[in-house]
Amino acid sequence: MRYSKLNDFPDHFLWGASSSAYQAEGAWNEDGKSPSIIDMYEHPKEYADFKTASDHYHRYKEDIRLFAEMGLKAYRFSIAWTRIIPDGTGEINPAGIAHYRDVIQECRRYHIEPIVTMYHFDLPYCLEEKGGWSSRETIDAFEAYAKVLFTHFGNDVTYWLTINEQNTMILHPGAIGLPKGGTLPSKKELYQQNHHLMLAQAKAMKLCHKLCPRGKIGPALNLTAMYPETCNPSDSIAAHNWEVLRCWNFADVPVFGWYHPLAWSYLVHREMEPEIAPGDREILMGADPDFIAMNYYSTATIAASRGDSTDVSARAGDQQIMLGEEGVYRAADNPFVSKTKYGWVIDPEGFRYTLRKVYERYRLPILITENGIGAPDRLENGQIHDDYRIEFIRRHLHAMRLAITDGVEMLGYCPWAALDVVSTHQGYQKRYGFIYVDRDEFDLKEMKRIKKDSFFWYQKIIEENGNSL
Ligand code: BGP
Repeated sequence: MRYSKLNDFPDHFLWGASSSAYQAEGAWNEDGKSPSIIDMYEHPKEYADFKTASDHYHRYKEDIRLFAEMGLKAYRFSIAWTRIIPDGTGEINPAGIAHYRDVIQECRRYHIEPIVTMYHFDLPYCLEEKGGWSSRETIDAFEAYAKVLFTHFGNDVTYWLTINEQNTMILHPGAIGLPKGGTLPSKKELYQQNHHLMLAQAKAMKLCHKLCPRGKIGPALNLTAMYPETCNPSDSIAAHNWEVLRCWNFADVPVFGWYHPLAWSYLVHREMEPEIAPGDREILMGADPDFIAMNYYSTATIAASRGDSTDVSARAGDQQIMLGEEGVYRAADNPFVSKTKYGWVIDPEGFRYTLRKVYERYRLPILITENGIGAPDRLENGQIHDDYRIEFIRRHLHAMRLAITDGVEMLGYCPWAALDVVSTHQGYQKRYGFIYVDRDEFDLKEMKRIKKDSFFWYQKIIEENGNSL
C-alpha cells in the first residue's frame, strides 16, 4: 500500500530504549541478591559473564541522566526477582525494594516513563533447584512476587510486562545458557513449563488490574512474520506451521484464554500436550492484556519439511538456536534481505508486515520492547561512529510509520539497548546500545559511558517526534 502522505507518530508516543537486569546491572551477589539461573548456568568461557555487566546497579543515576539527555520518554528495564525475594518465596529484601524504588523515582524525575519487565529469563536459582517452571509451586511463587511488585510500585508504574520472550525460553531453552551438566528438558517437559508460565502470567495480569488502578500490563514476546520460500502451497503451510508454533500460540493464550487450535493439535499428536489441572481454564480466561509488547529483530523464511535429518539446522551465527523440525518446517534462505555480521536477517519491511499481522490478530495496541542491531562497535579517538545502527533504526522506524499509516495502533518504541549490555551469546563483542560502555570482555577498565553517534541521532528523532522519518 502506497500513500501520498504518512500519518504522524501519535502524541505521547513512548520513545524509549531497553535493558534487562542480568545484562545491565552486575552486582550479582550484592545487597542480599541471590543467584538466578543466569548466574548459575554454563556460558561460553570466551565471553564476559554477568557478574559485573555494565555496572548499571551502581551507576543507574548517571545512566538515567544520560537517557534524559537523549530525550527518552520511556525506559524499559527489568526487576530482578532475586533482589526482591532472594529465597524465591517468603521474605522481602528491603534493599531490593529500595533500589528499584530509586530507579523508578529517578526516571520520574526526568519525566521518563518506567516500563517494568517483571521477569527477564532470571528465575531464582533456589526455585530452579525445587523444579523451576516444571513445578506448579513456581506459579504461586510468581504470583506472590507479582503482588509484592504491584503493592510497592503500583502507584508509580503504569506499564508492566509479565515475562520476556516466553517463546524463546520454551522453543530455544539453550539460548539463555546450559544447566550444569548440560542437559536440557525434553519438549514435553518444556510445554508443561510453558503451561505453568501461562498460568503465572494470567494470575499476574488479573492481580495487576485489581491492585494497580492505572496499571496496564502485557506479555513481551519475540514475534515475527514468516515468508514461504516459494509459492509452492507446501511451503506456505510450513511457514504457517512455524508462525503459529513460534508466535501466535504464545500470544493467543493471554489474549484469548486458550491455545491456538493448530498448536494444540501439534502437541496432542506428538503426545506433548501439558497436563491441565481442574480450574486451569478459568485461570487462563479473562487475563485481558492491555497491549502486546513485542521484540522484533528479523523475519524467517520457511520451506516444507523434507522429512529427513537435514530439516534441523543451527540458526545462522548462533549455534545455540536450532531451527527446523521434521514434518513441520525447515529454515530456508531469503535472497531479498541482508544480514548482520552475526547472520541475523535485516528486514524493516518485515517489521511492517509483522506489525500488521499482530494488530490484525489481537486488535491491541503494540509496544515495541526490543529491536536493534548487534555490532562490534569500535571506539576511535573517543567516538563511536555507528552509522549502521542509525541506518538500521531509521529504516525500522520508517517501516513503523508506514504501519501506523496502515492503521496499526502503536504505543511506543524501546529498541535494544539503552546502553551497551552483555549480549546473551557474544559478551561485549556484540553491542547494541546508544551509549558505549568502555570495558572489554575481561578488562573492566573504568566503564566510562560514551555517547555514540546514534545517541545524537535518536535525540533529534525524538525531539521532532519522528517527523523526518
Ligand atoms: C533478546 C533478549 C535480550 C537480548 C537480545 C539480543 O532475545 O530478550 O535479552 O539479549 O535478544 O540478543 P543477543 O544478546 O544474544 O544478541
